[in-house]
Amino acid sequence: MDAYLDEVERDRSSMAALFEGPGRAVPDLVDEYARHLAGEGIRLRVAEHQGRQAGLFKLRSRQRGGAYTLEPHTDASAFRAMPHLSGFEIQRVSRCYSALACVKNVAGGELVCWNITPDEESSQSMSSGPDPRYPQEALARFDRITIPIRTGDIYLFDVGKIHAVGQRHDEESTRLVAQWNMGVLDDTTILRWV
Ligand SMILES: O=C(O)CCC(=O)C(=O)O
Repeated sequence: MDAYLDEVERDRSSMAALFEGPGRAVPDLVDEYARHLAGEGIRLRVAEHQGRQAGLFKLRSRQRGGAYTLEPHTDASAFRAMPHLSGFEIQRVSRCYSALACVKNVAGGELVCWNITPDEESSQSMSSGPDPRYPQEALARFDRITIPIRTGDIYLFDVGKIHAVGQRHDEESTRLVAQWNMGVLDDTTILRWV
């Protein structure tokens, strides 16, 4: 965890520079969202551990080919199990969301969401391994939506639901997103972290 917090502090100014820009850049949109929530009596703040703050954003590029760029999975319990977050207040959030801003995507790479939030028991019966990936045949009976992801899109989804990144149709370039997580700590607090 110390290594993670040290890295966040070391990279804070270069990350801020990366997200600077004219007009409404991603941090401005997050600030707008925080102001909107404040109007509803909810505080959006960066998760903390012993006075040190979690990271704000990460950049993720995906290049992989195949039927899915990222296989069907959920993240809610995976977030909590991440060694760099053990003991963090993040462990106490009730629902987790991923928020993403698409920096670059040429063709394919949609977000696919299935209308199922597996509990531990159904997860074990539908998937295999400690880091579950869900096979197509286990998902066929659930409704799903496919959301096209274009450069410039901002999107947010419940990571407790099974989701995947669809096949990419442009092997020449990478699909790049800026990503952060949010979770409901209590009735008046939403945390964000990476
Ligand atoms: O890149 C996306 O659109 C979704 C990423 C995702 O599912 C994940 O990071 O777990």
